[in-house]
Amino acid sequence: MMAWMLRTGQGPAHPISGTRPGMAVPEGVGRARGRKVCRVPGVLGGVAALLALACGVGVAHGAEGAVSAAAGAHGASTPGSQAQAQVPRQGGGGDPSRTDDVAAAGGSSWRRVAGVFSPPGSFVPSDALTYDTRLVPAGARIEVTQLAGPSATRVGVRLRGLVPRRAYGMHVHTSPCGADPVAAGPHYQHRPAATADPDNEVWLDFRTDEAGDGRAEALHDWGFREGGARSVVIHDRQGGAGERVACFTVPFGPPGPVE
Ligand SMILES: [Cu+2]
Repeated sequence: MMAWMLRTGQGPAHPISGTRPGMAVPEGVGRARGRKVCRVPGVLGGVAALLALACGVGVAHGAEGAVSAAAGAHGASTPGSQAQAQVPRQGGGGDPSRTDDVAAAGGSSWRRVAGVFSPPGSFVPSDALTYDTRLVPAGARIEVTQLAGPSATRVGVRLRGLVPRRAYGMHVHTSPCGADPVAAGPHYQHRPAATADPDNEVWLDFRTDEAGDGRAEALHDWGFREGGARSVVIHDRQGGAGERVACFTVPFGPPGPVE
């Protein structure tokens, strides 16, 4: 079983020599895998086009990209001529701040979803809901990317505008977000009703920097079941539990054609 999680910002433990200052990875993480955000192991080697696409967009958009994308200015800057399909679009939930980009090639797929947090019941509906504006202020931004290959899935998140120098927990959950934090359901599990840990679930704990920005990444050698993973939930503390302070609806999917 291969699974690893990369935290950036001011992660408190397990520094690895050779990484950028401030980067840290938890136990069991191979040194080579912790060096670079866009580094993907051999199990994804057959998806060079999508990898280039994903990494290219990661650079092009980066933390700033969530801002420009949320403002609707992402279309022209999105690369990906090698992809078979690429469909920049807004989410279907009536959220004007949300953007979805998807692409597929060679049995693999890539998607990026960005949104702006607001409380449930806001005048302008949002797919990014904050249940505790002290920890996730209205106007904070989130970007989630998924690269799904035949035998591996990488999920990355970037956040802006949170509380500086604070640890947050985050996981992929089974259901879309709702006004009630419990609407997102439990953690997505690769082996249902099995262990609740970063191998069997997608944990994206992160710590914000001095500007309140944070990011995390998780890689697994398994893929999501169709319709089985529908959101990311931010928690007030790291690990497998904690209060639900925010949620973003993301249509994670298995590798293959996206529509
Ligand atoms: Cu969770």
